[in-house]
Amino acid sequence: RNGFNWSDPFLLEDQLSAEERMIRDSAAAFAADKLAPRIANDYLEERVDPTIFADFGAAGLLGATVPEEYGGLGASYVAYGLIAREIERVDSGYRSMMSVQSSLVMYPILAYGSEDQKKKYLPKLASGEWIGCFGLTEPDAGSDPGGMKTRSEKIDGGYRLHGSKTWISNSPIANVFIVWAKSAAHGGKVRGFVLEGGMKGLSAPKIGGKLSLRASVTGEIVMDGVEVGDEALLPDVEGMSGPFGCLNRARYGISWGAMGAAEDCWHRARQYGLDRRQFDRPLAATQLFQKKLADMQTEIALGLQASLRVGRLMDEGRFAPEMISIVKRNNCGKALDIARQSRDMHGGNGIQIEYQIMRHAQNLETVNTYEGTHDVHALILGRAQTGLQAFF
Ligand code: TGC
Ligand code: FAD
Repeated sequence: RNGFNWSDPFLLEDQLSAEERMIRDSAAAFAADKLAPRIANDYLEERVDPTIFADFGAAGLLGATVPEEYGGLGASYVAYGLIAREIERVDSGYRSMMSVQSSLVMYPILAYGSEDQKKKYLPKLASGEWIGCFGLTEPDAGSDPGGMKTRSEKIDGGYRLHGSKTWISNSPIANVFIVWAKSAAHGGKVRGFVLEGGMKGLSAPKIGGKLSLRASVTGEIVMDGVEVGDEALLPDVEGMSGPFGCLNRARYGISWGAMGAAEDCWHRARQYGLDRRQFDRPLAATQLFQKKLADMQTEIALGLQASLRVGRLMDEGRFAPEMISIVKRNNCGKALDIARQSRDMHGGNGIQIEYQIMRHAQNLETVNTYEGTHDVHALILGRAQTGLQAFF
C-alpha cells in the first residue's frame, strides 16, 4: 500500500517541473513574509499600500508569463497559476492586485500592443514601479460588456474618449489605464486604449464601503473628453475578443487562486477541529466534522487537478475559453462553499479577524462575481453544449 498525503491527495507536487516548484516556493515565501503579517490590518482598515506592487515586482511575481526581454519571467501558465494560489492563500485582494497587473494590463500590451508600447510600459509594470488597471465594466454594462457606452472619436493626431467605468480594481492608485471603448473611427468596434494617470479629463475616484476584498482598492474611471495621441491605441486587436482574450488569462489564474483561499480555510478547519474539544473529545473526532473535511479535501483536490490540466493546455496553445469557464466557475463556487463551512466549523471564533476564515468568505463573494459571475459562466457552458444562446 502506498502512503496517502492528506494535503496533496493526487500528488500534484509530482506533476510540476522543477522551475514551477521553485517559482511556487518563492511566491509562498513572499506571501508568508510580506503579506500574511499585514493582512488583518489592511483588511480592517481598508488600506492599500501601493508599495506592495514594488514588493511584488522585486519578487518577480508581476507578469510571470511575459518574456524576460520585457521584464517578466517567461514562465509557464502553470507557474502563473501557482503564484495566484499562494498569494490568495493569504488574501483574494492581494491576488487581485497581482492578477489585474499581470493578466489584464501587461497581457494586452504584450499581445495587442506596438513595440513602443511594450518597451515603454512592460518593464515598469513588471517592476511594480507603475500600477495598472483594466476598465471594461460600466454602470450599465456588467455581465454584458458589449453594451458599453464609452466612446472614442477621432481627432487630429489621436482620439478623444468619453465615458465611465466602474468597479475597477487598482484604478484610484493606477498610473496606466487599459480602457475599452467603441471607436467611431473603426466602425463602432471595441478598441483598447492605454491611458496614463494625470491626463486632462481623467479621474479615478475610489468606491468606498466595500465589505469584501477590502485589501484591494476599487474605483471608477471617469473620462470626460480625455485626449490621447494615436500611439495610445492598442493596434493589434479589434472587437470584444480583445478584452475577452485578457479575461481568459485572469479567469484561469482566479481558478487557482480561489483554491488557495479554500485550502487555507480547509487547513484551518482541520487544525481547529483537532485542537478544540467539546463533549470531552476533539471536534475532529465527530462524524459530521470529518465529512465536512472530506468534502473540502475532495473538491480542492479535483479543482487543483482541473486547473493544472487547463494550464498545461494553455501552455501548449490548445485551450478553449469554455475550459476556463468550467474551472473559474466551479473553483470559485466550491471555494465559497468551503469558506462558509469552515466559518461554521469555527463556531463563534469563526467571525473573528484573527481566525481569518470570515475574511476569505467575504472575499470569495466578490471572486465568485467578478470576471464573469457563476451564472454567466453557466450560460457560456450551456451555449457551448446546446448551441442555444440563453443570455437574452
Ligand atoms: P460573444 O457574442 O460570445 O462574443 C463576442 C466576440 O468575442 C469573442 N469571444 C471571445 N474571445 C476570446 N476569448 C473569449 N473568452 C471570448 N468570448 C467571446 C467571440 O468570438 C466574438 O468575436 P467576434 O470576432 O466574432 O466578434 O459575446 P457576448 O457579448 O454575447 O458575450 C457574452 C458573455 C456573457 C460571454 C460575455 O459578455 C461575458 O463573458 N460576460 C462577463 C463579463 C466579465 O467577465 N467581465 C469581467 C470584467 S473584468 C473584471 O471583472 C476584473 S476583476 C479582476 C480582479 O480584481 O482580479
Ligand atoms: P450584473 O451583470 O448586473 O449581474 C447581476 C446578477 O444578474 C448576477 O447574479 C448575474 O449572474 C445575473 N445575470 C446577469 N445577466 C444574466 C443573464 N443573462 N441571465 C441570468 N442571470 C444574469 N470590472 C472591470 O472591468 N475591471 C476590474 O478591475 C473589475 N474589478 C472588480 C472588483 C470588484 C471588487 C468587483 C465587485 C467587481 C469588479 N469588476 C471589474 C466588475 C465585475 O466584473 C462585475 O461586477 C461582474 O462582471 C458582474 O457585473 P455586474 O456587477 O454589473 O452584475
